Amino acid sequence: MDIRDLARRFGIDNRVSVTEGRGGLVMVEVTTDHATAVISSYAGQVLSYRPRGQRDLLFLSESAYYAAGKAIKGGVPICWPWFGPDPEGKGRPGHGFVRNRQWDLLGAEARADGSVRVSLGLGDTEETRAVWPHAFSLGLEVTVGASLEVALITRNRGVAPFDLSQGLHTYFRIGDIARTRVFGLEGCAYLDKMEGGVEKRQTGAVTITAETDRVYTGVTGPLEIDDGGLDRRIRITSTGSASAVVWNPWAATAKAMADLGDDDYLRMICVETTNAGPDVIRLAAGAEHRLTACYAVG
Ligand code: TA6
Repeated sequence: MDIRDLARRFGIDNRVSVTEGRGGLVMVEVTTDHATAVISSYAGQVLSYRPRGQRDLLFLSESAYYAAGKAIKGGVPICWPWFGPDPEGKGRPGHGFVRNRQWDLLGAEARADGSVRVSLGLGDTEETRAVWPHAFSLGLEVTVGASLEVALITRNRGVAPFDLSQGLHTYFRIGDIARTRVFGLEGCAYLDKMEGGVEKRQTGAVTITAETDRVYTGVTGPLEIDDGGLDRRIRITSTGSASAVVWNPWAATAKAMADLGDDDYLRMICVETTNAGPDVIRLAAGAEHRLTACYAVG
């Protein structure tokens, strides 16, 4: 659809504008009394969430790709319908196939509490069924207000169950990785991807001093990123998830990634709300699963 048509259909005076962004991608820009946000309709990805008077909560790489078929490095990428490598080992792309695909913009709504909700969606097509042979509808609701809420809603529109792993692969902007701690995972078991997925147990807060890639399991409560560098705490509450991923590429892997700056690992941390590791959802025919995360500066 033409960008002017989208702007006419979904624009709301002083609240929502639909613009053409980098790479010609359609961006939804949201302004509320509490915060601003930018959402890309390509990949269904929140790229920026900035509460008034604060630096952006989200990290977005300055070398990110904005091009068809490529994932955008930063913000809240959607990993779906599998998290990580192809679970069937068929060589399909890591983290599924919706983070590098055009989504449909479905709605924008100014709500009574002053927040704005933007809805996007995707359904199965011949092309998606060639990669993943299931009928589905996938919805994304992004609510921008004093907090940022992201809800990813999967409906099985087929006649048989399917297995779903997924993640909100959120990149948080931090002031200094050396002064960052993640709370809420104390005592949880985790699969250490840096050591072939061996199971370990977290003691104390998570700190990052080397490349880190962990799937925490049995996650029940809220998480908190204590960012000493920017002197703020980011609180993450979630539903529909019993696992969380903590990732930082550290120096060598960051350097090897063309879409990440060499020093970016010092200023970002991914703390991801997931259904990953053993936390796989078997979704019955006709059933729906909601994975939600809410981010707020505490
Ligand atoms: O969520 C952690 C992770 O799966 C890591 O293993 C690392 O590969 C990262 O995501 C980034 O993946 P990407 O494919 O976006 O470069």
